[in-house]
Amino acid sequence: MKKYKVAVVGATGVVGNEMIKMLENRNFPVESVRFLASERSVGKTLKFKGQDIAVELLTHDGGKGMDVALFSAGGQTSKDFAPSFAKDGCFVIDNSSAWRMDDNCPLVVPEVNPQDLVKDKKIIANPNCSTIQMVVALKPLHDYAKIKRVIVSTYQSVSGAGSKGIADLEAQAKAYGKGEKMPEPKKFPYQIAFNLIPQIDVFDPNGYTKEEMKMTNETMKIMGDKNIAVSATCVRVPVFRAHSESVWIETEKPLSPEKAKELLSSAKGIELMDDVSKSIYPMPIQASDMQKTYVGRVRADISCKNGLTFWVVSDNLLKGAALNAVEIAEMLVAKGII
Ligand code: NAP
Ligand code: 3JN
Repeated sequence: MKKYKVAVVGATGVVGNEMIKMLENRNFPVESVRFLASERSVGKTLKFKGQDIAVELLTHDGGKGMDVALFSAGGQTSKDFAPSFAKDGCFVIDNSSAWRMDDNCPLVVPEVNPQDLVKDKKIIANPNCSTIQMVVALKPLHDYAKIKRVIVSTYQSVSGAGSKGIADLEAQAKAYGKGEKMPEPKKFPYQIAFNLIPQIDVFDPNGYTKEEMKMTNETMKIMGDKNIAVSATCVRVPVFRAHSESVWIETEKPLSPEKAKELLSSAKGIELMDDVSKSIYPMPIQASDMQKTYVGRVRADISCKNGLTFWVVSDNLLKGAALNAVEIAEMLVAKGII
């Protein structure tokens, strides 16, 4: 089997660490790896399959001789460096928002739009974590009943905000447990422990946050349908890992909960966990460190015709980021693109 030269850019970060684990765990055919980060990390080593790999400084030459690079070092770094990697023939799978809405860059969730991966588009964008798990669930329902409208509220874990987000919840929960003074938040605008914050990222003039508008715009692009209207409310919750979403859809064709459950249970990447008689539904604790998108609480909306509502949970660092990126790389291999 052919093996590939793989770079991980932002390897020392929360998402980068999960990318390394996914490459190992899914046995991606790796010939060699390079781990790249900022000057802060030069001199550190990271393990890959038991071997110590030195972290190198990210430079414009980083893609030379490499087949594929997984980027998770923030939008500006992606804007600055992805074009040089692509110019040197290296496919870039970028986790930031830098290229997502660029018409020349495919925005891909392999269960939804693998057809968008083509040989001559070398910068491929990985969608936002909240969008990914939602579109995985929407796709089989849309194919059957055509979705017109989506109203979604998210319950996003602190790991979505990187190591500083995790540190805020940890420090605040510890202080509470010890009866100490609550430490000042370092990442979030308010205390997150024992609280909810209905703001992720900054506000746009229309009153939605940038995170919410990512869900609207990215969903239309991935699903290839400009007519799907999405209204999102994104909320940060005191959970370490896995994002949850309450999703409401209106379809053109009638869609019963029974049919929706049948479609969801046979869809790729989804596990239906829906038996309310036994209180079975997905939760972030169970979805953490897991690779599937879990769906439950599927029911008909009692307030309108052709309305259906359900609950979706997935690990934001895996399907929401690292796993989706590695699955894109696997799809490039399967299609003979790399
Ligand atoms: P993080 O834990 O703070 O890690 C950031 C990583 O980027 C570190 O490896 C850091 O290297 C590296 N980095 C930062 N500036 C750099 C530069 N100028 N040159 C080279 N490397 C640089 O953050 P994270 O949670 O892993 O998130 C990283 C990025 O992934 C985010 O900014 C976002 O764009 C994307 N992300 C996407 C999703 C999604 O929804 N798909 C979810 C979360 C994050 P050092 O250790 O050397 O500083
Ligand atoms: O907050 C979350 O749960 C997801 C955060 C994602 C994120 C964080 C910082 C920058 C992104 C993203 O992937 O959209 C970005 C970005 O690249 O814009």
